[in-house]
Amino acid sequence: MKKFFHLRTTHQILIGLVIALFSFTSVAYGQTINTTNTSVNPCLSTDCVFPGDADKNGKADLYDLMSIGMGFGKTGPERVNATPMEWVGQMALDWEESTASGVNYKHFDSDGNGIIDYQDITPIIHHYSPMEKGVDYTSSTGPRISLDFEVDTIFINEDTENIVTLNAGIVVGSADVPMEDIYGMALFLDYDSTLTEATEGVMINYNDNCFIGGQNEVIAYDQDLRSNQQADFAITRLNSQVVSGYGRVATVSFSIIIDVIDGRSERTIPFSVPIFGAKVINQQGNIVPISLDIKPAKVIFINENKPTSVIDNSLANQVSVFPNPATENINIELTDLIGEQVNIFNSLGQKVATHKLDQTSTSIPVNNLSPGIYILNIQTDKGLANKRVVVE
Ligand SMILES: [Ca+2]
Ligand SMILES: [Ca+2]
Repeated sequence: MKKFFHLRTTHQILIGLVIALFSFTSVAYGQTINTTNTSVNPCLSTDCVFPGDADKNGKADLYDLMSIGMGFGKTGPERVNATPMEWVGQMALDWEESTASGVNYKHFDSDGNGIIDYQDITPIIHHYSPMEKGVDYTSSTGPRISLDFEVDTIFINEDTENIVTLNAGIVVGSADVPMEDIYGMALFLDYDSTLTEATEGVMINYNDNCFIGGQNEVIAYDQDLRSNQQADFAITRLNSQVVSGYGRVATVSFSIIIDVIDGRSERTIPFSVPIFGAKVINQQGNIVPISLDIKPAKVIFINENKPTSVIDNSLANQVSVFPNPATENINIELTDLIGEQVNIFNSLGQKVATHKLDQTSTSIPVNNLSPGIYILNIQTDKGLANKRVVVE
């Protein structure tokens, strides 16, 4: 699985070229349609193009990339005096085709040169605003979209590198409920950017071995919007043919700064990444219903450099440890929690044992421990609970 779409770099060059080209044309023609300064706003009576807003919802984001994919390669009349780097309504002649919902293909030609192609992405990125919260297109029986981390717990100790990369797969559909006849998809993730590196803290790499298509058959694009704590991602096919299937379509890599986690007082820090919005379309641009996981994808950082004395009382109430004092065995019983593991610390804070926990009830031997007071550091799906026990 390699970083497939090198257009991030290519696009930077393209952005430069397009800016250069259009600064030249606007000097050459010297005229733009300005919707604010003319006494009669031409966009009130005609269907003006806002460059980058291909789906005509009033903003430019990666949902618009899917429209570029729908019309990819189509041609129509050029937009006279197009100024793609200005966010103003621009008069344009209608093209022959429109989407099922009535958006004319001229809106997909965001640079106005008469063809829908890669260069029409540049105005989307130039006028970008983050994709918005809310998932409107769900169906509980529809194919699932989920984010799956490759690990669920990271232990931090003095041997941990300062940057830890967390990988998660964006997985769509399943063998039982595959995606059917899809053409494009877009989604955005919410994440805690205070924990990630400032540059390339989040990378989303399309998996070009997946069912949606190989390198030349799709455009995949991601935008890391750190200040919004958000990362946007979209994939679209290009050849007007829908596909069906399921599997991992991309890998999201978060570069986590361990110093930041180490600087916090908590011993346990969850890194949760919900999918906040998603949209899947067919070749006509119609919505394909999907379902999203209610529970966000999560990795728990456990900072072993921190003392275990911070006790979460509410969780501790859901954990029973008996007998106390103990001699041979200690039983750990959980109520409405799923046990993961227990670390046992002596009164000096040294870890003396680790045991896996069973679902609800586990018996662990303590007859090998010297008499004294111990802290049981019990990890569950809802967090950490500490229990003090005496071994006699
Ligand atoms: Ca739009
Ligand atoms: Ca174009």
